Amino acid sequence: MTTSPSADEPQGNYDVDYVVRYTFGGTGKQPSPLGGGEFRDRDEATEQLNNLLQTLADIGFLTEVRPSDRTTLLVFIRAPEKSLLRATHTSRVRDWLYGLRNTQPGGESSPGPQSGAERLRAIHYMLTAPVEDGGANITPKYGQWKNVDSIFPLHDDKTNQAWMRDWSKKTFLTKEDLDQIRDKFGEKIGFYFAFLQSYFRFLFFPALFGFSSWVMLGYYSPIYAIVNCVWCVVFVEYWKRQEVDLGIRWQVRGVSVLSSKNRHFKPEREVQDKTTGELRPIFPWTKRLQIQLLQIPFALVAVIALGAVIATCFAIEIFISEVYNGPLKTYLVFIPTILLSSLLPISSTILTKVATKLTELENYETKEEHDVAFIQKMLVVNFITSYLAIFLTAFVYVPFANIIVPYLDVFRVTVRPFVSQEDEKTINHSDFKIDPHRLRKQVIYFAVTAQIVNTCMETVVPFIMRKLAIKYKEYSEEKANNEKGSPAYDDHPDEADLLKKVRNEADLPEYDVTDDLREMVIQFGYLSLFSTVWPLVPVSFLFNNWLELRSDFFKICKEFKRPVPERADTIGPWLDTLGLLAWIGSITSSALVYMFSNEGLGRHGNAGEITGWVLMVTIFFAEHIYLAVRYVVEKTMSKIETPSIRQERAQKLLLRKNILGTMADDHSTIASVGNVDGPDEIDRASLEEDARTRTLQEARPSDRFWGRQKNWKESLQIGTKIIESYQATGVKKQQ
Ligand SMILES: [Ca+2]
Repeated sequence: MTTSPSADEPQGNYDVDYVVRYTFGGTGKQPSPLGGGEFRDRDEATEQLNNLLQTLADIGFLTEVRPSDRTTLLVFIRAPEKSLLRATHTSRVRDWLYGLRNTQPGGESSPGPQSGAERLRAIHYMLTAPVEDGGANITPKYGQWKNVDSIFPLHDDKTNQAWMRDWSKKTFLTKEDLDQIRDKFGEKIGFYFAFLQSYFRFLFFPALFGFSSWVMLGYYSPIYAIVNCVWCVVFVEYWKRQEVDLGIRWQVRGVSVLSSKNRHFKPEREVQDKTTGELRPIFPWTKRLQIQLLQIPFALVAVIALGAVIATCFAIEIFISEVYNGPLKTYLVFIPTILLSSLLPISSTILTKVATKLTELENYETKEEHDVAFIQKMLVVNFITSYLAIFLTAFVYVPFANIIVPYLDVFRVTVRPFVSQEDEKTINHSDFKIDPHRLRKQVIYFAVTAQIVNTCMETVVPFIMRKLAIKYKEYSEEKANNEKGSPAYDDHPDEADLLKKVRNEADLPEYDVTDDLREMVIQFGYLSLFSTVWPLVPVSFLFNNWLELRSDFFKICKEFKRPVPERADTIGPWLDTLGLLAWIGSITSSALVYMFSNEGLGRHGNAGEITGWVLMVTIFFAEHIYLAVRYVVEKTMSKIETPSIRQERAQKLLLRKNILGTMADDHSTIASVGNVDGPDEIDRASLEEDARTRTLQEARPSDRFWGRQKNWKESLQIGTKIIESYQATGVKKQQ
C-alpha cells in the first residue's frame, strides 16, 4: 500500500487546509427606503464573522482573512499539528469502536494522518461535527451560518497535472494509481475510478469478440448474444468481488455504519433509550412506508409522461421520414428532434423535482439513506429517457408498423403549418415499407454519436464556459472598481497567485460522483441490452472509456471544487442496477435474436411471421439460463481469494492469537481505552503560539502568509475593514 506522508500534502498552497467563502452581501442590494439597510447588513455580517473566527479558534484552527470580490471574503483555515493529531485519533478510535479497524489505535503513539484524504476528512469532521462530538458544527448556508457560502479544500495542481500526463501515456491505471486517487480524493471517488478501470479492462474481450463476430457472424448472431450475456454476468459478479477486495485494502469495509446525519430530518418524537438513558429522535417506519408507497404512482406517472413524449416524437418522426413525401421534407424531419430535445428536459426536470420532494417527505435519518432513496426513484426516469426509443423501434415499430402506420395520419397536423393544402393531399402511405436498418442506426447513434456528444457536453463545453465566465468576472470587477472606487485592501505580491487560484476555485460548483456513475451504468445498459444489434458497441465503448477516465479526472480537477474526501465501500445502488441490466439483457438479446435473425425481417423474411408464443418461450429459456449461469459464476467467484482478503484473514488470526495470549497478565489493552481523548490537554493560546513559533523557526515559504494576522482577533479586524471598505464605497456611490 502506498501512503504519502502527511508532511508533503498541502504543497504549493501555503499549507492551507480549507477555505471558507464568506458572503457579506451589501453592495449588490438597493439600500432600504428608510435608510440604514446597508449598515444593518454590515453589522450583522461583521458579527457573524466574529462568531465564525472565534469558533474556528476555539477548536484550535489558525485563520487568515483575505478579500475575494465585492460581496465575499475568504477565510483560510489551517489545522496545526496538535489539533490535527487529536482529530485523526478521534476518528480512528471511532472507526475501531464501530468495527472498521481490527487494531485499536495506540494512545500517544498514534501517527498523524496517513494520506491527504484522511487529513482533509479529519479536519472537515472537526469543522462540521456537532459541538458535543468536539466539532464546530458549521453548516454552510444554514441558520447562524447563512453567510458561510462554502467550505472547500484546494486542488493540488502540480500533482494533478503530473498524474494526467502520466495516465495519458498508459492504457491501464495500476493498483498504485488507484491508491493514489483514493489517498487524494477519498474512497468514494476512488471507487468510481476503480469501477471505471475494471469496466474498461473487461471491455477488451467483448470488443475483440464483437469485432470478429461482426466480420464473421454478422448482426443478430445468437453466439454473440450468448457470449455477451455471460460476459455481463461475469463482469457484475467480478465487480462485487472487487468491491470487497478494495474495501479491505482501503480499510472501509462496513463504513456505511458511520453515516452522517440528514440535516433536514424532522423527528416526530423523542424516545428514551432504555439502556443508555439517551433521548433518541424517532420517525415511525410505518409512516415512512406510507410515503414510500407513493413511489408506485410516481413511477407510473414517470413512465406515462416520458413515454408519451418519446412515443409521440417517435411517431411524428416515422410519419415525416417514411410516410410523408411532400415538399420541405429535408427540413421537416428535424421537427421531432427539436420537439424531443425541448420537451424531454422539461419533463425530466419536473420529475426530478417531484422525486426530490418525495425523498424529503420520506424523512430519512441519515444522508446516505436519503441519497440512495433518491437515486432509486430517478432510475425509472433514467431508464426511460435512455432506452425507450430503442425499445419502441425493436418491439413496436418493426413487428407492428403495418398496423400502426395508417393511424399516423393524425400527425398531418405537424406538417400543416409548413405545407399548402394541395401539397398535403399528395401525402400517401401506400408504398410504406419498414426500414430494416432503423434499429441499427439508432443503436449506433447511442453507442457512438451520443457518447461523443456526452463527452463534449460534460468536459469541453463547461471548460470553455468557465474560461468565459472568468473573463467576464474580471471585466465587471474592473468596471465596478472604476465606478465605485477600488477596495482599500490590496493583494500582497507574494500571495497574488494563490489568491487568484482560490478566488477561481471558490466560484466552481461542487462535484457529485453520482452523475459519473450513472453515466457509466447507463452505458453498460446499452451493451447488455442492445449490442446484439451491432456487435461493434463494445469497441466504441472501449475507446470512449479510455478517454472517459482521463476526461472525468480532468473535469474533477478543473471544473469543480476539490471534493471533500468521503468514505464508501461500494458504488451504492448502482451495483444492483448493473445486476438488473444484465438480467434484462438476457431477455432483450434473446428476443432480438429471434425477431431479427434474418437481417431485420424476422425468421422467414417477413416481420409479420413473428409468433408470440415462440417469442415467449425463447425469452423464458434465455432468462432461466441466465439465472443458472449467474449462480455458477457467483459460486466460482466466491471461491477466488484475493490478496487483500487473504491478508485480512491472516491479520485477524494473528490478532486473536496475540490478544488471547496476553489476556492473563496484561491489562494495558483495557486501560488505554481511557486515552481516547488524545495526547494532552491543549488550549487555543498555546496552539496558536506553538504553530507560529514553529513556522517562524523553519522559515518555509508559507510562513509569511500565516504570520500576517497574529491571531483571530486581528483576522476579524482585517475582515471588518474589507467589508466596510466595499460597502462604504458602494454607499457613497449610491448617495
Ligand atoms: Ca463521466
